[in-house]
Amino acid sequence: MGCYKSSLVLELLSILLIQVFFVSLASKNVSVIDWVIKEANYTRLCSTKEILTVNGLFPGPALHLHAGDTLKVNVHNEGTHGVKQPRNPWSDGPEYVTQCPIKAGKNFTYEIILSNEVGTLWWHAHSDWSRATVHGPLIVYPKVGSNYTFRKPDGEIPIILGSWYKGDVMEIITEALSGGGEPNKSDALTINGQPGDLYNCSKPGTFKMVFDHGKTYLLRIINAIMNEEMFLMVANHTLTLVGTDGAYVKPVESSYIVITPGQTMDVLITADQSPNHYYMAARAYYGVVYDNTTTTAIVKYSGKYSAPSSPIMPSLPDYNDTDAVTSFTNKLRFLETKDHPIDVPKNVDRRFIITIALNTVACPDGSTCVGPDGDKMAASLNNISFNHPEMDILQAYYLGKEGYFTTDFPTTPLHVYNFTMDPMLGDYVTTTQGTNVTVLEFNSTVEIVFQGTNVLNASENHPMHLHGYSFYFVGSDFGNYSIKDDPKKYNLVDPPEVNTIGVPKNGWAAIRFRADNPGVWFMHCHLERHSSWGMGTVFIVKNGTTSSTSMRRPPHYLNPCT
Ligand SMILES: *[C@@H]1O[C@H](CO)[C@@H](O)[C@H](O)[C@H]1NC(C)=O
Ligand SMILES: *[C@@H]1O[C@H](CO)[C@@H](O)[C@H](O)[C@H]1NC(C)=O
Ligand SMILES: *[C@@H]1O[C@H](CO)[C@@H](O)[C@H](O)[C@H]1NC(C)=O
Ligand SMILES: *[C@@H]1O[C@H](CO)[C@@H](O)[C@H](O)[C@H]1NC(C)=O
Ligand SMILES: *[C@@H]1O[C@H](CO)[C@@H](O)[C@H](O)[C@H]1NC(C)=O
Ligand SMILES: *[C@@H]1O[C@H](CO)[C@@H](O)[C@H](O)[C@H]1NC(C)=O
Ligand SMILES: *[C@@H]1O[C@H](CO)[C@@H](O)[C@H](O)[C@H]1NC(C)=O
Ligand SMILES: *[C@@H]1O[C@H](CO)[C@@H](O)[C@H](O)[C@H]1NC(C)=O
Ligand SMILES: *[C@@H]1O[C@H](CO)[C@@H](O)[C@H](O)[C@H]1NC(C)=O
Ligand SMILES: *[C@@H]1O[C@H](CO)[C@@H](O)[C@H](O)[C@H]1NC(C)=O
Ligand SMILES: *[C@@H]1O[C@H](CO)[C@@H](O)[C@H](O)[C@H]1NC(C)=O
Ligand SMILES: *[C@@H]1O[C@H](CO)[C@@H](O)[C@H](O)[C@H]1NC(C)=O
Ligand SMILES: [Cu+2]
Repeated sequence: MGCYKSSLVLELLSILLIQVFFVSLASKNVSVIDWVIKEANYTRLCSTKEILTVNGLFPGPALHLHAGDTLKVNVHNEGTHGVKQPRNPWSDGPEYVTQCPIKAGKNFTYEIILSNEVGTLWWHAHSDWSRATVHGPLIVYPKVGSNYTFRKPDGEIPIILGSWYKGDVMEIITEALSGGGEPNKSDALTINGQPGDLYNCSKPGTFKMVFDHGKTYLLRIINAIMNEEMFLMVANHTLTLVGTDGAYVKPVESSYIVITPGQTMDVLITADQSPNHYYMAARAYYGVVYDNTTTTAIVKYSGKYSAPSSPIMPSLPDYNDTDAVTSFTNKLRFLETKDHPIDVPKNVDRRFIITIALNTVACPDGSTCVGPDGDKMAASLNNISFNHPEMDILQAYYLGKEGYFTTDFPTTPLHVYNFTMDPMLGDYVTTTQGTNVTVLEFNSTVEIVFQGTNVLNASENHPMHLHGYSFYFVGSDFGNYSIKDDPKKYNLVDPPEVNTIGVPKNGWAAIRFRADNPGVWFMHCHLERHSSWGMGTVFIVKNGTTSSTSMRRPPHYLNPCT
């Protein structure tokens, strides 16, 4: 047993509007399941490797719930992270933000409290890089007695995109953090745990779906990949996006989707082509360092026909097709329902402009690191690289313990320069490090503009993710955000409600939300290497004035921090 195996925390997705929480209490359905975190041997790319799993499964087991349900997951031994968790940060997950890791031989019961989420969410480990193998779907059906916003599909298929490393993932991140350089990239990308036909020794395991001609299937697609945003297509078939991150969207028809790590997408596909074998294929939109391989699965039509020697391969967008990314992302629109009305804050109480950068910090102890100029890679929000404190912030805040964090996260960049200049001239590479957080008044309205930067000439599309909330994605564009002109371009009518949004390479993205979920919530880039380097911060949302708008009390047992 490596020592990492003893410390895991789980993010059970959380999102919510308090108002809806009351409604859901009436029809509350609480069930309890047991999970065991353990090692299991898996063979991929011609070799066998021991990986950390839930119940021996990779990807992990699916959770099935109805909108409004509550589920308790008693995680034994070691645990895992992402639902809006109404007033319940205690079960949110991120290590040293809302809890200390579950130690070997111990267990912790996570409580997943659903409010208005419907569609596909996911759960994943939130300690170090354990989420590479410890993740799975959280499927939320419409409330009993209510329907999808689209015709009920004839079948549903979870599609989980993952990363496969020949080496040990925990060693890879440990090695990168101590050496100061880039972590090794993955050796394969996977669909439902399988790399697919384009890799050595992988063909026998390739994930296969059988479609009946004329039927419509719901693909519940989750990007659980560590560091790559993905294009995904099915040869010759149109994909119809109907939901993202646990909320419906107005249907978008497209030949491809773009999905960032952390995002989930519900996609309809109708078997309306000639009976044949078709590849589903996915590959990355490029970053500074990325796995450029292609993963595949196979769609086979049922019935008798002469099968081809090889399935038809789709022609995916180029790895550098930024236009394809932008045009797809900009098509997302909120679809209002009775259970889930739209409520975009029109007036904003707190406004933030947050720069996102890759940086370097001095190599410790005067030694030489393998990062740029012998320094160590880091990453920051508003030029502060987030340091995880020794006691989790939730407990420190709840218990009123001082000295673990400061509440002075800046609301605007401390240095203003041409953030997106290309190439980057001038030295903006250094960052401070700290545990600087923001305190928000209950029910205040918040706007955050994420401003990508080209520091180190390393602008990437950053999938920013906020725990405890879904937020409205109201606008984005390339270049530097203009306070004067850009708000005029916002969509405040039907912006999509999401919990993760890709901030365009050398551009900005604006989000809005109402701080109505009290608790301690982590916000971070969902590219794992960036998060590991400190691209994150924390929002503490204060209690409201009533008990039903206050944080729930902590569970009887909390994982000890030492
Ligand atoms: C409660 O949840 C369980 C497990 O998901 C399900 O079998 C049962 O039908 C649900 N009951 C109600 C009343 O929704
Ligand atoms: C995995 O395989 C190795 C080598 O055969 C074996 O030593 C180890 O116990 C196996 N691990 C598990 C969890 O079965
Ligand atoms: C650990 O599991 C036991 C047995 O299932 C259960 O009674 C106990 O409440 C669990 N403890 C925690 C902290 O979840
Ligand atoms: C849901 O769909 C069924 C079958 O199409 C229909 O009978 C029912 O009235 C619908 N329910 C609601 C709440 O729309
Ligand atoms: C990372 O990649 C390098 C070069 O291929 C290799 O030597 C090293 O062992 C890898 N590290 C791990 C932890 O797999
Ligand atoms: C699939 O699409 C390609 C390109 O659009 C076309 O050439 C081919 O005939 C189609 N194949 C089938 C089986 O429909
Ligand atoms: C991926 O990048 C490597 C260089 O890092 C290159 O040799 C290889 O051809 C690329 N593969 C694909 C499928 O683009
Ligand atoms: C993408 O890269 C290729 C070379 O790999 C280049 O020919 C093409 O112009 C690039 N496209 C864009 C949109 O930058
Ligand atoms: C900022 O940099 C971009 C890219 O190099 C350039 O096109 C733009 O003109 C610059 N803006 C200003 C205000 O200098
Ligand atoms: C952030 O926190 C660090 C120490 O944790 C402190 O030195 C610094 O002044 C704080 N504020 C900013 C804006 O960096
Ligand atoms: C939050 O503020 C909105 C707008 O002012 C108000 O309608 C709502 O009742 C408030 N919610 C709570 C729980 O106080
Ligand atoms: C928030 O409310 C909870 C009760 O739900 C209470 O235990 C906690 O101390 C309150 N927190 C603060 C900072 O007042
Ligand atoms: Cu990032």
